Amino acid sequence: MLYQNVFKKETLFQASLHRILTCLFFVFAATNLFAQQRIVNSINSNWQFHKGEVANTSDKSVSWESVSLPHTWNATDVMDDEPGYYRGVGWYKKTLFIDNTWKNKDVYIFFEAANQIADIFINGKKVGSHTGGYNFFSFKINDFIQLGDGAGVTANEITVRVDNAHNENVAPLGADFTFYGGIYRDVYLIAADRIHFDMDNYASKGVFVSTPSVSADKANVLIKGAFVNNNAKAKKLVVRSVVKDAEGKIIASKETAFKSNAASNNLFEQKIDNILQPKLWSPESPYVYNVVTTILDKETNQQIDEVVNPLGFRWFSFDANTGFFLNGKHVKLVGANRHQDYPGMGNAISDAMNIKDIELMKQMGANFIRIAHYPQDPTILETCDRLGILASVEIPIVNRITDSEAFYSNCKQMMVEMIRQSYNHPSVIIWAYMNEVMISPRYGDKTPERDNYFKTLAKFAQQLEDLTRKEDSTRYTMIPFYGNFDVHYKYGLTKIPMVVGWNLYQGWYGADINGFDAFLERHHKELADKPLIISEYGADVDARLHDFTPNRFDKTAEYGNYYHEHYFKAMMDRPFVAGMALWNFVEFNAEARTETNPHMNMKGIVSATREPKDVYWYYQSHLLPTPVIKIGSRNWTLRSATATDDNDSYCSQPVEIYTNQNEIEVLLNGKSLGKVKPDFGVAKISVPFANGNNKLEAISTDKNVTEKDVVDFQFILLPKKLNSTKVPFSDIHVSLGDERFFTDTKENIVWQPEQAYTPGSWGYIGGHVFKLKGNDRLPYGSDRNIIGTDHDALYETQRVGIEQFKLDVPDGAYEVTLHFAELSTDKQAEKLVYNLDKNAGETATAEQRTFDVLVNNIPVINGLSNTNYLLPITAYATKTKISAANNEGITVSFKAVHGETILNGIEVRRVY
Ligand code: GCB
Ligand code: CA
Repeated sequence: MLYQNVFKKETLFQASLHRILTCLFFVFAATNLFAQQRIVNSINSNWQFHKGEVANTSDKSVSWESVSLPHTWNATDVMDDEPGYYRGVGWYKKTLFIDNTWKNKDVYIFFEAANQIADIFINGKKVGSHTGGYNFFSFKINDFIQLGDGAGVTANEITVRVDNAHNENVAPLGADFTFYGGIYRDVYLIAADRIHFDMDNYASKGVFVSTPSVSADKANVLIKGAFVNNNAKAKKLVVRSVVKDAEGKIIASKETAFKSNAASNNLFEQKIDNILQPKLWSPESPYVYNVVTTILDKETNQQIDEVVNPLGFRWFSFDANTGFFLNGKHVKLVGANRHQDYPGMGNAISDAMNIKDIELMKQMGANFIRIAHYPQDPTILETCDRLGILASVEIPIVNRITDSEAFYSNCKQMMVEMIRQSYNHPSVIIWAYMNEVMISPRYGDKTPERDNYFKTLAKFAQQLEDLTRKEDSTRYTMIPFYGNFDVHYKYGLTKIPMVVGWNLYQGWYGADINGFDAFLERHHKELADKPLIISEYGADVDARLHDFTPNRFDKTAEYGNYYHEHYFKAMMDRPFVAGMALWNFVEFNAEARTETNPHMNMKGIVSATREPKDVYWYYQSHLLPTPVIKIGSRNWTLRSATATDDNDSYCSQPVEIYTNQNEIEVLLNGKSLGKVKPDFGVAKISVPFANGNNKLEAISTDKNVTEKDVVDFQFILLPKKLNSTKVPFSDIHVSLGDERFFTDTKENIVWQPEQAYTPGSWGYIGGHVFKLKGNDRLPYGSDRNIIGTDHDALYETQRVGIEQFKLDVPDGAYEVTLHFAELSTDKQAEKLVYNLDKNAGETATAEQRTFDVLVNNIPVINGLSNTNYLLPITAYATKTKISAANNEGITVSFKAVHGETILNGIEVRRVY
C-alpha cells in the first residue's frame, strides 16, 4: 500500500511537471504563431435575426430568432403557392467576444457576401455600408470595438441591417433567378499586426500575382502589392515572396528591404525571373504553386504578416477561326453555367456544397465554367484552380440598366471588386459583364427613347470594357448577348468585348432548332474577327416527364436529350466556336417561374438536389478520356405502359446508352439483346421490358476494356385487354390532354398519357386536348402553377369536351379518383422576358362551365362549376367507390349543363 502511494505521488508530480512544460510550450508556440500571421476566425455561429425593420436593436419587445450563417430569409417562401417572396429589410445581431490582446492589432470584419445592401454597426455606431450582393467586403473596426486591459475577452455588439428590396440603382434589376436576402456566406474577424499587407483594397488579398511571361521552358512571376505600417514608429522591414511547388518545396524567392515610415502605405513590386521548366497548369494537370508573401522585421527576422496566393503557369489565347488555345494547344472549352442555390437553403449553402458542384462538373469532364450571373463563393474558384476548370466570372448586370450615376458607379465598383478579389486564380480567363442587357429595354419598340437608351447602354458597356482592361490586361473580356444579332450589331455592342458570348435557345424559346447552326455561321461570317463562346443554351427537363416523340416545351427528358445532342454536335463540328457553357449545370430557383415544377428553372443537367439527368452522362461520354458506358434514363427506373406484344409479356421502349466505346453489347436479365455501335456517343436500343424487375446491362465489347453499367428497371406492365388473366388489372393512372408519362416515385405511380378508348381497353371518348389560346409554343396544356398540388404536370393538361372515359375492367370493387383544374383564367400569367417568341403569349379569358359526372350511371358529381369547386388553376380531386358488374366495366360520363366538360386526370384502382 505504502509503496503504491509513493509511486502515485511521483506520477502526480511528473504529470504536473509535464503540464507546466506543455503550457509553456503552448505559450511559446502561440506567441510565435501570433507573430507569424494574422488571425482569421469565422463568426458564423449563433446570430440573432429579425425579419423586418428594427428601430432599436436593443428594444426588448423586438423578437429575435436564433440563426447561424450562412443564412437567408427566403429559404422557403420562394417555393410556396403565394407569388413573390420577401424583399425588404432583415436585421442580424451578435455579441462578439474579442480578445483583449487585439488592442495592439488592426482588426477587420470580412463578409464573403450579403444580399444586397448591408449596413454594419458595432456597439451602436455605424461602421460602414456595402452595396451589391455577390462580392466580398470588409471594414476596419478598430475605432468601433472596445477592449479591456489584461487577459481575456470583451463583449462587443455587432448589428447588421441587410436589405434585398428592389433598388433601381443596384444590379441586378431583374433576372431569371431568385435574389435571396441575407448574410448568405461566411463572415470573419481578422486581426493583423499593425504592419500588414493592404487590407483596404476592395476586400482583395492586397497582393497580386501574375506571370508576365510563361513558356514550357521558362517563366517569370510578378508580385505587386502594398503594405501599411500603422505603428507610430518607422521600421526596417523585408518583404519576401517565396514560390513553393505543390509539394511545398521552395523553388524561388525574392526579398526586398524597406524602411517603412510611421503611419505609411508602401507599394512593392517583385519580379522573380527564370523559373525553369515550370509545371504548367491545365485541365488535365492543374498544377498549382503557391506564392507565400511575408513581411519580416529586418532586425529580428520575425515574421509579421503573411499572405498566400495560388500560382498557375499557363498562357492562353482566343482566335476567331480556330478557337481557344491553352499553353499553345487547342482546347475546346466545354462546360456549364452555375447558380448557387439548393432547395430549402436558398443560396446560404456550405463550402462543402459549393465544392461538390465543381467536383461534379469535373467528373463530367467539363473544362470550363461560366460563373453566372454573379461572382460566387470563394471555394468555387479555389476548386476550379485545384481541379483544372477554366472560368469566366461576371458582375450581375442582367437584362437592363438604369441611366443613373449611382447605378453606373456601383457597377464599376462591382467590377473592380470582382477583379481584385479573384485576380490571383489561375483558373480565371475571362471577366464578363452585362448578361442579355438589351433584352428588356425600358422604352417601346422603335421609339427615340429606346434608341437613346441603347446608345447610352453602349457607352456604358465601353466604359466597363475600358475599366476591365485597365484593371487586368492578362484576361479576356466577354459580354453574353441574347440571340438578336442585329440589335447588338447595330449599337456597336459586338465590337466592344474581346470575346462575344451568345446565349442561344433556338429549338427552345425559338421554334427552329436548325436556327442555331445558322446563327453560328452568321456570326462567323459577319463578325469574322470576333472569337465566340456559346455562353448559354439549354432546355427545361422535368426528370419525371417522358415522351418518346417529344415536343419542344414539353419539359420531357427526351426533348432535352434531343436538344443537347443537336447543339453539342453543331458546336463540336465548328472549330470557330471556341467554347460552350450550357445553361445550367444545376436546376435553380427562379421564383417567378411556374410550369411543371413551379419556381424552378429546370434547365439544370443535374437536378436541384444534384442527381444527374441523362444529358450529364451524354457529355461525360464525350468528354472523359477514360471508358464511359452509362445507361440513360437511369433516373426513370419506375416505368409503366401497355404491353406491345399480343401475349401481354412485354412492352418495348427505347433506351439511350451513352458511351465512348466503339461497340457495346446490351443484356436484359442476362440475355443478349445484341451489339450496338453508337452514333456520336449515343447507342439507341429497344428494350422489351417485362412486368417486374428488368436488369439491363451494357458492356463494352472492346477486349481491353471491362467497363460495364447495370441498371434495374421496375416495370408495371398494363395488359392490352384489361380482363387479362396473365397480368391481372390492379390500377391505372391517366393524365388527360397529355402525351407524356409522368413518374411519381414518391407514390410509386406512373401516370399514362391519354389514349382514345378501344373495346377491351381504356381511354377517352370525345373532346379535344386543351391548348392555351394565343400560345403556339406549348404543344398542349398550360404552364401555370397549379395551387394546392405537387402534381402540377398532371393538372396542367386537360381534355375539354370529354363525353366519357371508359375502362373495360373485370368485375369487382373499384375506387375511381377524378382530377380537375380550371385552366382558363382571366388572371394573366407572370411574363418571362426570355419568352421572346411572338407566339408565347396567352390570351387570358375565363371560361364558364357547369357539368355533371356519372360513374356507371351513379351521379357522383352534380353541377361541378366555377362557382363551387372548380377554381382557376387550383387542383380539385374527388374519389368515389364503385362496383363493376356483368362485364360492363367502368364508364365515367360527363354531361355539360353549361359550357364544356373537362377532365385533367383519372385513377382507377381495383380494391377487390
Ligand atoms: C437566359 C438568361 C438566364 C435564364 C435563361 C433561361 O437567357 O440569361 O438567366 O435563366 O435564359 O432559362 O431562360
Ligand atoms: Ca403547386
